[in-house]
Amino acid sequence: MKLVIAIIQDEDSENLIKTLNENNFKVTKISSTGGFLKSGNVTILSGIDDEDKDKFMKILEENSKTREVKRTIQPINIPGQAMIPVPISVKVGGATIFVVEVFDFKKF
Ligand code: 2BA
Repeated sequence: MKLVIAIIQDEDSENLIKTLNENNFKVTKISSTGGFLKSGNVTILSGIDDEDKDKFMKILEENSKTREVKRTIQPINIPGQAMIPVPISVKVGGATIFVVEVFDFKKF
């Protein structure tokens, strides 16, 4: 068994989770925040059988889009210098995925 931890964009979460559920994957959705952009994203946890990994990855790939996001970040405070916010543009996603081997799984 494997535990898939996938960080996806909020906009993709509804369709993705719906498709996973329709394919009999159980999912836990956690609201999370990206450390760099400090904006909301979604982390999903799913315990899957080893033989379902490829199917799961295909659904993730088909349902998570890469997007260009524009944000304004505050530069580092250098004493004596004006703090001018800097506009940046970064490509986010589709999905950041960790697959972890599960040593034990119990459900009471
Ligand atoms: P954030 O940390 O908010 O990062 C959003 C996007 O900003 C990243 O997209 C990447 O394109 C860019 N970025 C992140 N750190 C950067 C840096 N130090 N310098 C320049 N650009 C940077 P993604 O790579 O698609 O990541 C989307 C979200 O997935 C991340 O949101 C974070 O929540 C998570 N994530 C990505 N890699 C991770 C990792 N190795 N471990 C844990 N979480 C990760």
